Amino acid sequence: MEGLLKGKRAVIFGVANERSIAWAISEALHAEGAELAFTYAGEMLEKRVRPLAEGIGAKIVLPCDVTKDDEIEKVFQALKQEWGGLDILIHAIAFAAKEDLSRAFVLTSRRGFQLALDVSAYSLVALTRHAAALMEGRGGSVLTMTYLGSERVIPNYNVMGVAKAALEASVRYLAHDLGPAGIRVNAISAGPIKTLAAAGISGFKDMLHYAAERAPLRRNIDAEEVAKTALYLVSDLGSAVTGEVLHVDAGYNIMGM
Ligand code: NAD
Ligand code: 0WE
Repeated sequence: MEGLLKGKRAVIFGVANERSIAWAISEALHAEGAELAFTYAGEMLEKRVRPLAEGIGAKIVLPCDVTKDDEIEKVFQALKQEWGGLDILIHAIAFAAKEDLSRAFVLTSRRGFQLALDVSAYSLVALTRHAAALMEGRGGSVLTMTYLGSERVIPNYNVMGVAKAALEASVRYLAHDLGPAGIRVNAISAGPIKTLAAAGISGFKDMLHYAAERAPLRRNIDAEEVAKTALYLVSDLGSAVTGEVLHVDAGYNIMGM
């Protein structure tokens, strides 16, 4: 399987630290020969992301808060200048205000709703539009990360569930738009993994136990397993797959009782 992505160029959004799902995906893509570029959300994260990126020979490491159009534009300008084209976009970003993940969904404010949908769903549309311009004439692959809370009620996931539903629908509309250009757009719906985004959630450990007890495989999953599926979806192995939301969750989602 070596060299599945030889000569391919990928930009990764969503590395915060070595536990990030985006980092596991980065290592898997790098191991198959892809050249990577990274973005980080704010100065605080630069000191975490830059050493990780440089450790796998990445030369392009840029700031990008996805709520800022000018920062998005600068990233893709730099990619155009340095690479002249792009093959793969990885989107592994989500955010909602903490209070919106800890009380009744019905209390979600207009501002909280807008923030969650902007960062977690609209950003895929904006990043994909810019990426597609650099994929013109060569095809490409876009991959985002979602969660079961889009399809079913997961207590406290709340506005993030609504944002993930919008994200998954966006995957299908983007796949329709970009299919004629040979650009595929897919999502992985991952089971719970203890990352920074999960660390802020009270009772997360109990959720891990609950899911592991009920999943057909009777266990949780890890970021490396998400990364293996990511490799399939973004490489030639997934050449006929687009608009898909693929569950990587030890089978948890199929259960009714
Ligand atoms: P993580 O905290 O490592 O990654 C989340 C990333 O989002 C961080 O890098 C953070 O900097 C970035 N981000 C937040 N706001 C941003 C903004 N305004 N601009 C740019 N970046 C911003 O956690 P993770 O678990 O690796 O999350 C990655 C993705 O996986 C998310 O979309 C999440 O919803 C999804 N996911 C996570 C799990 C889980 O249980 N950990 C399960 C299914 C799906
Ligand atoms: O998508 C996520 C979490 C994304 C997330 C996490 C945070 C924590 C810190 C978005 N915004 C914030 N805002 C913060 O201030 N997951 C899939 C992990 C997750 O989060 C949950 C879960 C699971 C699983 C929240 C409630 C219930 C289950």
